[in-house]
Amino acid sequence: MDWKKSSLLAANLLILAGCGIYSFRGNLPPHINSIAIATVVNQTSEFAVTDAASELVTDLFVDENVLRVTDEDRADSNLQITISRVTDRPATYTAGETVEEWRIDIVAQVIWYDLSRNRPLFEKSFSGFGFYPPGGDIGSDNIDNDNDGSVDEGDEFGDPREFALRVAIQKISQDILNEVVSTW
Ligand SMILES: [Ca+2]
Ligand SMILES: [Ca+2]
Repeated sequence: MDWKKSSLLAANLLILAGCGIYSFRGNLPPHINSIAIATVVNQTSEFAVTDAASELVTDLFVDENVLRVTDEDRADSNLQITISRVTDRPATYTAGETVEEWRIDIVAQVIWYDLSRNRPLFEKSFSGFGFYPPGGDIGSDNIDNDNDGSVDEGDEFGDPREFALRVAIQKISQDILNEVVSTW
């Protein structure tokens, strides 16, 4: 390929990439290009939720690449996540009145903050839930543990409650991302 052809190709690729970024960004405020995920604040006694929230929210924002994920010194905005509630309650009982399925609910207060103009872009409460059996193998418990419409497929495994907790946080992460994209 000669020089002219390859630079033409590069230009086309740039245009394509440009369109992709444009449509992805939707109505995001134009002066916001990056986001930092601030240290997750946990007001509950559920220790596992801090790391899970930080990991899953960061992964989703990096994967979706709507805004550049960076550290707080260099970011235009940050996401301040406070886990305010984690509760477990029985969801279904067997005929013998023992708990067949538990439900875990997680509530998070989230502020998306504009660091360049020092004001919140949104301040909202998000919630997610998951179901888990009292014990046993979630890969064969007849419960759709990750709420994806298929029961007991290959990606339902591990500690039942921890899995349900991550499912709940994944839902919250997705809702936060959707809210960021639709803001303004
Ligand atoms: Ca499933
Ligand atoms: Ca299952």
